Amino acid sequence: MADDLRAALDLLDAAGDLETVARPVDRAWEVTAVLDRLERDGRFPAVRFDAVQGFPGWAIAGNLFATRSKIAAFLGCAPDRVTETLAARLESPIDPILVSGGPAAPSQEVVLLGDDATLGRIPLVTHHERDAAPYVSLGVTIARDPETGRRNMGVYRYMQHGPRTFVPSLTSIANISDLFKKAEERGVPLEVAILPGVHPLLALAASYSAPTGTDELALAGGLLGRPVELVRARTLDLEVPAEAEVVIEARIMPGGRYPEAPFADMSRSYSRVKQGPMTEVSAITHRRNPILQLAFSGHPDATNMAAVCHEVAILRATRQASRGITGVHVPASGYGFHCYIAMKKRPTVEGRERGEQMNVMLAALGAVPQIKLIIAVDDDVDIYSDEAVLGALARRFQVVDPITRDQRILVIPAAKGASYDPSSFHREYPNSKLLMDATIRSDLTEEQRNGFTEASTVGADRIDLAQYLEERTR
Ligand SMILES: Cc1cc2nc3c(=O)[nH]c(=O)nc-3n(C[C@H](O)[C@H](O)[C@H](O)COP(=O)(O)O)c2cc1C
Ligand SMILES: [Mn+2]
Repeated sequence: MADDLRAALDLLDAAGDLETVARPVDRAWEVTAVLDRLERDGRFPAVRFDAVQGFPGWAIAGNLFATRSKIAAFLGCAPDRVTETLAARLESPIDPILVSGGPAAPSQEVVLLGDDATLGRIPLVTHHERDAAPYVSLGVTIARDPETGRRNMGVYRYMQHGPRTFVPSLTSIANISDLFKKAEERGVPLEVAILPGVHPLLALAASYSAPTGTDELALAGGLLGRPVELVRARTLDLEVPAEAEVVIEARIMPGGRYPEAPFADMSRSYSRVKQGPMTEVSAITHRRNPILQLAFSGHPDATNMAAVCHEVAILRATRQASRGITGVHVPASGYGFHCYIAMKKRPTVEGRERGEQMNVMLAALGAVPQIKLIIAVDDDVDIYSDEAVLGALARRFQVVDPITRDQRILVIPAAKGASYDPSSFHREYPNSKLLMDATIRSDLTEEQRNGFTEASTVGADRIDLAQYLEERTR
């Protein structure tokens, strides 16, 4: 099977997890309105809009990351194995390969150059009511370090500024901001290939925050289990995936800064107006019937893309702190700010509490600055269920332990956090952290421990409801 976006959509379709919209939609409001309406009903299928008013031949796809089971389907693993599988495959990168000769690569079936390379040819979506403009929200971007020549790939948002210009948001945590700084110091533009429509595992590799110098295209190869095939870009000294749906070739210009945003970001609130460099489009290439992909910013679709990558970092850090980690989850309900950790605690030889859960939570905080609330639970709690974790808080947790008088929470008043958290007024510092230890103490008596047993009925497993309930009249 091809490693492209359409293959991923077919995979979801086969699993009954894709909805298609045949009626023409207005990209200015209707695409995200449909996704939002589904979300209000608690539904998160991937959606492909097959007709976009004013853009014959184009389709728009969203919600590909909206549930864990979709990410699991792309990886070919069980939903509760996503973090472990990602972590393992990111350890075995596979370098991309350059393919050439023969017919045009799919991503270059249509080539728009010069004045034809205008953003008016792409149905860029307006995501939320007060967004400043249409955006590329899933801006998977390939660039090269002007100093070392090493390739870099990340995901950034790009605000449409003019017919052939964008203003991107390049934050200090992203490698690309260092690359652009180096280019700017030399007085030259940074060439970028923007890919809003690639295989989801390629987008996940881009979202993953790898150390400087790592070629995230090789990480993408590791996730896919085979090398990503590349072809030369038309107007840049860069290679781009042969199977991309759309490639926007552009240059981020040194010098001036221009307003970017408001745009509803990961926190589903409008980010304040920032200043970004001008990005000038030099070519647009795409497949014959291209599919533009969006990241539904502020909703589980976008949150999960970042969250599963953060889980990998947290898994590694917490495993350094303890051998007992059984799982970590950054739930979409927490907008990427919350983390649940499940662990098997080991008492000391005297049967006492060891306190490892505190080391573990501190390690998680250190691994991902965006995290501000951590709840540690025992491994019998289903950390993929918000209700189960809140249930553990309700039934197993007291802020001050009633027997020992130990505090079971730790507040860290001022540390670095997310730059997009409305509760810290969209500033990364100061951001406060709360660690909650909802594990059951190791040194309880058998009787005290039994007090936590969750009551079950005798026969629920054996009950076939159809034999008990009247069928509802239709
Ligand atoms: C949907 C989505 C949108 C994102 N938008 C931005 C953005 O606008 N600016 C930014 O700096 N990082 C953004 N990120 C985070 C970066 O993609 C992430 O930090 C990545 O590791 C950056 O790669 P780099 O360090 O190689 O540049 C976004 C992530 C996701 C999943
Ligand atoms: Mn990088």
